[in-house]
Amino acid sequence: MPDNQTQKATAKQNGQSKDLDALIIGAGFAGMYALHSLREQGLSAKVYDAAGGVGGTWWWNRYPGARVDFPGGPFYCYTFSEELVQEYDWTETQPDQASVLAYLEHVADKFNLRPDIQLNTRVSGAEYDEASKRWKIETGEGASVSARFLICAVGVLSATNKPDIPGLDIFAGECYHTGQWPHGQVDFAGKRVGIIGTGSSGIQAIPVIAKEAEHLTVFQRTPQYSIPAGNQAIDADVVQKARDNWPTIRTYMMNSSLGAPFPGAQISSEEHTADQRQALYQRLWDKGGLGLLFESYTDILTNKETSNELGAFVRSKIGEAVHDPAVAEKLMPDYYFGTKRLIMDEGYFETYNRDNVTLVDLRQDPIDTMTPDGIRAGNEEHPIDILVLATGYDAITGAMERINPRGRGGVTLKEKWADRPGTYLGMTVPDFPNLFMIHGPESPAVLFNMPLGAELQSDWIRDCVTYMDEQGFAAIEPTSDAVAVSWGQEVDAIASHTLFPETDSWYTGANIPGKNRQFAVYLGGPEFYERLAKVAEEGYTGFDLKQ
Ligand code: N01
Repeated sequence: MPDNQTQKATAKQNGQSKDLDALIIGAGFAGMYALHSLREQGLSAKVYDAAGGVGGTWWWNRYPGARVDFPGGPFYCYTFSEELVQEYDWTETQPDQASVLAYLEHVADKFNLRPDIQLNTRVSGAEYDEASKRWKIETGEGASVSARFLICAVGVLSATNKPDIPGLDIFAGECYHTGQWPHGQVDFAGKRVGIIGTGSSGIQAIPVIAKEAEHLTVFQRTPQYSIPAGNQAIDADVVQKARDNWPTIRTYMMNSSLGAPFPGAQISSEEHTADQRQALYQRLWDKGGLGLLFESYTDILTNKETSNELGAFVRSKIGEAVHDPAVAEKLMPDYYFGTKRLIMDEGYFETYNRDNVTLVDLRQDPIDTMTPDGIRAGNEEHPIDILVLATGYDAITGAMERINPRGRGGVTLKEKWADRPGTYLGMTVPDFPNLFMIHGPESPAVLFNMPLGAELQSDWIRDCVTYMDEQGFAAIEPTSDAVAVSWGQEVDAIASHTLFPETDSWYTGANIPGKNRQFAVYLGGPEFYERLAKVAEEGYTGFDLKQ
């Protein structure tokens, strides 16, 4: 976190109001590219970010073990600049947090983005002024700026979820959330560590912390499917081939279901015998990475039997990895395979064979309270010096709702989204003219390559702004029909053919007490981008444009 002096200096420096074409919130992959894209178009744009550096999620998530969980290297990064692809060397297929952050810092320098990125600046509010057709954006430091367009690149997974655990405030030890990890070294040596949460963050952190700490107690609410990450040194031949054929590879990724450089599953499970299916699961398990879910069968996420069969395969692997059958039993997931974000690990289940690791099953022994010295769960005391909250995020909508912009007539986004976070194309909301979200609710977001998706959405916004300027329009917003009837129904219809809505997950909002349940991700993959192109070609159908 920035210290008081830094905050005051930033506030002083930015004391006067400024007028911009676009104010972008967030200096992660999406916001940095949006800045580049708009500036290239000759627009004046600035980025505000609460962090002390560029990088977004990769600036905040410094917890031990944090890594990319997507086919990485030259594929989980910007694709727009061939020069960047040719010059930047990645070393691992699943780069660690420091490598991704170093890359984003390199990009910020290469494209001279830093002069237009204002750090240590948290947007505290934004209000649309109907008369001037501009947004007034306010910061926590007391400054304000006016912009024609408000572009929210705030992240799908950035509003941290700190659960309401009784007695958390009386715990006397150190306490860290994985999504707001301190910048200095957290020293686990000789310490008794407790970790709550076994999602991607917890499962990446647990094997690393277990090696350093005197003792690690894992508090698990829902057992999870996790598969070997298969991280390895980048194959120089693969990189060279990608570099030699970059425009083709890029087009291929744009048209693949995940935005990835592989085709995805081609056949249904019914086309194989049970033995052939087991052999394929084994081959993809050995290979590691997302292939088990996305390169096996087309019906894993739609057919309960196939999903359960693959789930049973992974449970058998958990049984093989964990020596104590009672511990293994507690680690067995029971939801449809793949309907929570699939986790990739490096030796997670094997970690429970260590003498210094204890698993507490919160379904059996819920947390009673924190005490000054630890956690009491199921009437048992677990002494702890350091508590790690790997408890995730108020995902998809949380970061937008924390800013809670006011649109036409003073309506707030929270009011607008009281029943459902309705959007048109995952990017726009009625009564919020000239506000665009990148990776917003009902966009493909995390179920498509996020850096690539951010580029494509930013380019669409840039082209929309250019169109408005050419045609003399000052304001754009979606019609209510386009949101509720056209887009909302389509998002729901696609999701209803899958098993995703059946599982409690952050995709559905079920991880946050009181949050409305809705599967808020568009599952059509590359069709999303075809749709964006079509809407633009047809003169922005579904939108009201005003002079
Ligand atoms: O968060 P999560 P995450 N008491 O919500 C538990 C991305 N990511 O930070 O399942 C006890 O998945 C909760 O339990 P349950 C990735 O998309 C990417 O781990 O709700 N437990 C769960 O076990 C990922 O999916 C990378 O029952 C409580 C855990 O906390 C997403 O971020 C790395 C609780 C939260 O898991 C989020 O992952 C890391 C409570 N009150 C993350 N509240 C990459 O590699 C919550 N939990 C790129």
